[in-house]
Formats: sequence, structure tokens, C-alpha cells
Amino acid sequence: MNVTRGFTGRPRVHNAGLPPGQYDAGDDWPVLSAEVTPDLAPADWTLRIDGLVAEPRTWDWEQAHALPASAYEGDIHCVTSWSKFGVRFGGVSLDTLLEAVRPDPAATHAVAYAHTGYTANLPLADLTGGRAWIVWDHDGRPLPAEHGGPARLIVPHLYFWKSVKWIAGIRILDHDEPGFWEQNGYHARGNPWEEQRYSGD
Ligand SMILES: Nc1nc2c(c(=O)[nH]1)N[C@H]1C(S)=C(S)[C@@H](COP(=O)(O)O)O[C@H]1N2
Ligand SMILES: [Mo]
Repeated sequence: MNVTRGFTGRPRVHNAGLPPGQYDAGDDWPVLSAEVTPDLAPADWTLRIDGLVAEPRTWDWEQAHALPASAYEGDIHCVTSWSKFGVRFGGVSLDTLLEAVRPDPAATHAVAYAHTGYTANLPLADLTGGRAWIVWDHDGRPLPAEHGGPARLIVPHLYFWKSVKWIAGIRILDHDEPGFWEQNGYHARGNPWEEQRYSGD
């Protein structure tokens, strides 16, 4: 009998529950950064939301932590084809932050930007409805710097390039404005279930 011999690797095949073209990275969590990981202390971290809003605001670390806590436990999907199941993040819901700044009725899009300069554009609707967070915990521990700590955006229902690490701010706009990867051929929205990887998809 020779049933399982040689079958030692993790199969790189489509898994049930994963968007098309994705594989389960298992316990691995690849680091994907266009920049060098910044040396950003919590005391130096701020988050600003401005643009087309009634009340632009900046939160520092303490002020952000004083907001109602909100958690995400679920999957994440990188456009380079790895996904992870059941990732746990803790922080604050974007709904809470957006309620405080009150986006103008004419607002349709947003650009999220990092303390390093990285940007990603998003339809405003994708940041609402309990689907986007600013997070500083992973698995109950501080988010590691290489994964965006002290704090990052997560928008887990879209490809993970939208989830800006070392988040510095979100600018609310009445038009779409391509971010770093979107200017380089990636899709404006990036819905993994529709395989919106590149601008023509
Ligand atoms: N500031 C910043 N945020 C970023 C990126 C980046 O290069 N810089 N890469 C994006 C991409 S392509 C992915 S897949 C995820 C990777 O997050 P991770 O390194 O924690 O896995 O972060 C996203 N956010
Ligand atoms: Mo990615």
C-alpha cells in the first residue's frame, strides 16, 4: 500500500470557502510591504479623518483606545493568492470614527494613507456597515510592526492591499482617486469573490 507517500506539502488548490484563485496559507502570515517598516511608537501615532466631512478630527493613541472596542474574526485575502482563515483583530470600527466626523452626503470615496506615504482608495460604502476597522491587536497581542503596528486599517472583505498598514489617515472625497497599487494596474475596488485583481477585471 502506498497511499499518502510524498503527500507532505500543503496542497495549493482551491479550497472550499476561499475566493477563486486563492490558497490557504495556514499558520504562515506573509509580510507584504512596499516600504521599510517604520519605527512608529504608539505615542507618535495619530489617525486623522478629513476631507468632505462636517467635523475633521485627529485621534491620538489614547483617544482612539477610549472609543468603543470592536473586533474582527474572519478571513483575509491577499491578491498574490494567499488567504488566511479566522484571523483575529481588535480595535475600533470605522463606523464609530465616521459617525464622529459626519461625511457629507456628497461623499462617495476615500483614500486611506499610511505614515509612510502608501495609499489605497476605497468606495466609502466599503468602510461602513461593520466591515472596516482600525486595529492594534492581533490574537489579543499588540499588532507586530511588520504587520502594520502600532495600528492599521483592515477592510477584510476586499483584497488585503486595501488594508493600509501604519495607518495615518483617511480622506473623504466625492470622487475616486487611485492609490499606490491602483495607479499600478490594480483594481479600483478589489473584491476577491469577483476576482477583481487588475483594473480590467
Ligand atoms: N503601508 C502599507 N500598507 C500595506 C501594504 C504596504 O506595502 N504598505 N501592503 C498591502 C498588501 S499588498 C497586503 S497583502 C497587506 C499585507 O499585510 P501583512 O504584511 O500584514 O500581511 O498589507 C497591505 N497594506
Ligand atoms: Mo497583497
